[in-house]
Amino acid sequence: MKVRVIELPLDFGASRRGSDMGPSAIRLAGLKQALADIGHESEESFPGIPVPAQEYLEEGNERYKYLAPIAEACGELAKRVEKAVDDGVFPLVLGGDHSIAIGSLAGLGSAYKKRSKIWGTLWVDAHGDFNTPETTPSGNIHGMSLAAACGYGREELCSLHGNFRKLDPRNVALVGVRDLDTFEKDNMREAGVTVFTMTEVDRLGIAEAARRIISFFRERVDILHVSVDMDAMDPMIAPGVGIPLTGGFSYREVLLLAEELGTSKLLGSAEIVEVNPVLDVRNQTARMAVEIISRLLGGTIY
Ligand code: Z70
Ligand code: MN
Ligand code: MN
Ligand code: MN
Repeated sequence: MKVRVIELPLDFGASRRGSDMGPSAIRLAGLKQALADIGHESEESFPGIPVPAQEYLEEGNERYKYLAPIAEACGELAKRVEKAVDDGVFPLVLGGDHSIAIGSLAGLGSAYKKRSKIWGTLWVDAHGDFNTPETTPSGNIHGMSLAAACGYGREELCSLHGNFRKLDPRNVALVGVRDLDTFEKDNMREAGVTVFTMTEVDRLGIAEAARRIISFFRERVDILHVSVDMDAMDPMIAPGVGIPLTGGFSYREVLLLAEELGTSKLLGSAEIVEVNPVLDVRNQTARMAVEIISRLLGGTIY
């Protein structure tokens, strides 16, 4: 299979700066070789998507900071993700903060709509990213990206790359979740997304949780996108994220989940975000990201 790596080094959807260096750190951690080792050719989406430096931008409205430059970069990302699906290659998106998912999901929504394919998304994250400008405690768009793809929030984001709802929230599951805002929970319940909390993973064990997640999608969709926020991991294995939150996935847990997804034959695309080299220790979070990508793309130990 051919993998097209699409990078969006944008960090102003979050308040901790530095995830714009994520794609570079992931390349440095050996992404290309890791893909080759499991038999995948890879190519870059060239030239890179231009992203202005935050220092030269106006923040804009405090309930949706940097909306205009985020929408612009995500519009370009959407085109490239759609083109990758059209070209029959596997889109692998590297962030950047999680606001970039607005672009990925818009591109996928458009690509699958014209093929009449039913698709879903597994959101691997400590957070829900289901705020709207009305409910956000921070104004950071990385906390609103999943909501926007499901049609909740600012028009500029919901109607990016086509005026239709990109993702049906009934075909969305979240896992790794352990920090939701009060009104964000109301948004999620109203939308009808499915949440596998960290508590449920504790109760079931990761093997059973992974089985349930995969059957959830098998029953509902033709093809699956997985969006991995590195803060879903425990800070012990992934310290290089904006706000490390204790109680995340262990090394074994996340690799088992990734391997089960990788062998499920459901995956059509993947995305890794929020690797922050400024806060990392010896690039270990980027190396973890490469291990996760390798399993998601079918890499197994034996
Ligand atoms: C909070 C907000 C968030 C990190 C996403 C936090 C969102 N719910 N934080 N990723 N690290 O601001 O919307
Ligand atoms: Mn996130
Ligand atoms: Mn998060
Ligand atoms: Mn938080």
